[in-house]
Amino acid sequence: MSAAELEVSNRTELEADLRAGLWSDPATLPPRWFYDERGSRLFDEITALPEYYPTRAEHEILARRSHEIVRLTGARSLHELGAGTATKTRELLDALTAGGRSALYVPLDISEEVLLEAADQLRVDYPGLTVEPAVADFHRLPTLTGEPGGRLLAFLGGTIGNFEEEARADFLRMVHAALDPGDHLLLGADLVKDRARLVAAYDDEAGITALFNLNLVDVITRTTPVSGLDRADFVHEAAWDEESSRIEMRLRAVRDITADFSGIGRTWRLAAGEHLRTEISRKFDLDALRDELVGHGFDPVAAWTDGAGDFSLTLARV
Ligand code: AVI
Repeated sequence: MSAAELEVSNRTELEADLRAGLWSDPATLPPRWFYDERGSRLFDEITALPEYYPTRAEHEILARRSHEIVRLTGARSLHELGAGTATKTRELLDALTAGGRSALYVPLDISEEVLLEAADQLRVDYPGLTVEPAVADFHRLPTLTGEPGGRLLAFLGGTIGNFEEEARADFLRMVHAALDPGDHLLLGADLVKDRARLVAAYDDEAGITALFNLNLVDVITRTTPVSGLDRADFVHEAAWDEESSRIEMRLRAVRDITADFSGIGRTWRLAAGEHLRTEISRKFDLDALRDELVGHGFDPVAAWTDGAGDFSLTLARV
């Protein structure tokens, strides 16, 4: 797709999401719009924040368990959804290629640029590894390459927590259908814990998560024609919803907002004090997650947490 075509398709997709989400109660937008170039950079900064434990905790598990994961699965290929720069994945790749074995790595991501750059570096660092990057978003899986029964499909980072209940069920159904008997899913999921720590992870002292959240307003104003929408009209908020076991990221209006979206021919109003929900981040109970996987036809093989019990990796067989 050319840059101009990409811009048009981006605009069309954002406008569809705005139409579907802004006039609902509460107003919502899917979190995928966070990740323009600046948003992706801010997210990288988030993963290194002292309050944001998930990335470090997951890395700890991978560093400790990757060889066991490869042994338990007998995997010869690794497919990774939302691979990004594939930093933590190197633990799995080290285990997969240990002793000079050849293996296949298929990183899937929406950002072609990040994918291709990471793939080039991996080919240099892992001479025995075949790297086949594929541009895909994790709502639409392509037909998977690699030998059926020897595939390990990883979905890391806790991104499963960013799906609404129904979308999570659709996702697990899709993944199960895409895999063959003997293939495995490796799923990273954040766990329920002390409320204060959860909120701090999404509302850090340095204000990086606030910048990440507010950047969404810039993404909107840059992608579709709109007047009356300004990031200065919002403040970042992270709230723990006990009942739904999730963090909600919100942009709360500090004044009455009247935004004219000429691209979609509609006016959006948000009164001072009301909010736009920009992300949910569901936190799981390990047993309930296990049951959910079983309910979708997976056979859980093992589950691990980091030493502090903050984050989990579950391995399940198809
Ligand atoms: C990508 N995802 C798993 C992150 C999370 O923790 O839900 C996104 C994020 N949003 C704010 N901080 C991190």
